[in-house]
Amino acid sequence: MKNLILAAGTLLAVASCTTTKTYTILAKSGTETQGTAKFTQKNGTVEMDLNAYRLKPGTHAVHIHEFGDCSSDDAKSAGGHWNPTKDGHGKWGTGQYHMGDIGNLIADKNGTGRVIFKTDKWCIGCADASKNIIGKSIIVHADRDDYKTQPTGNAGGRVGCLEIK
Ligand SMILES: [Cu+2]
Ligand SMILES: [Zn+2]
Repeated sequence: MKNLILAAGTLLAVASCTTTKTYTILAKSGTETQGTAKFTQKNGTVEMDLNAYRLKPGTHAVHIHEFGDCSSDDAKSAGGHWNPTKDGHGKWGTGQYHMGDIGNLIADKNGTGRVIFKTDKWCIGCADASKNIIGKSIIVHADRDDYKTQPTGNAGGRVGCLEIK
């Protein structure tokens, strides 16, 4: 009987197959940005839950950038927007947009903001380079994404950076 229960438990673990990774946001460009982003992959969908603190109150663009390298003070080491499909910059889900065009986060009067973003166009560590977010970075910007200006959305400097590894 004990063996049966163990076998059932093993099957359940295989079937749900959830991957979770949590990373810390590093302050950049002389700011005090703090926060975390948690990525959960389940049933072919990746959900990002990003919580940022100590931002300037207002709207801040959030993107996936092409290199998982936050080493420079201005976070330019992270490169441009992650764009495996070679499309124009834009608003996720409408017309052309980059795979990294997550959108905008609104920081409240305390500088706290949250974005929950879910898509089946990303994966965590799969073989498809057009979906795999490992080796990329998340950038939180000083300004809002206007969803138009090429190729950046005119989002200003980089106040937070996180390496997805
Ligand atoms: Cu960006
Ligand atoms: Zn973009």
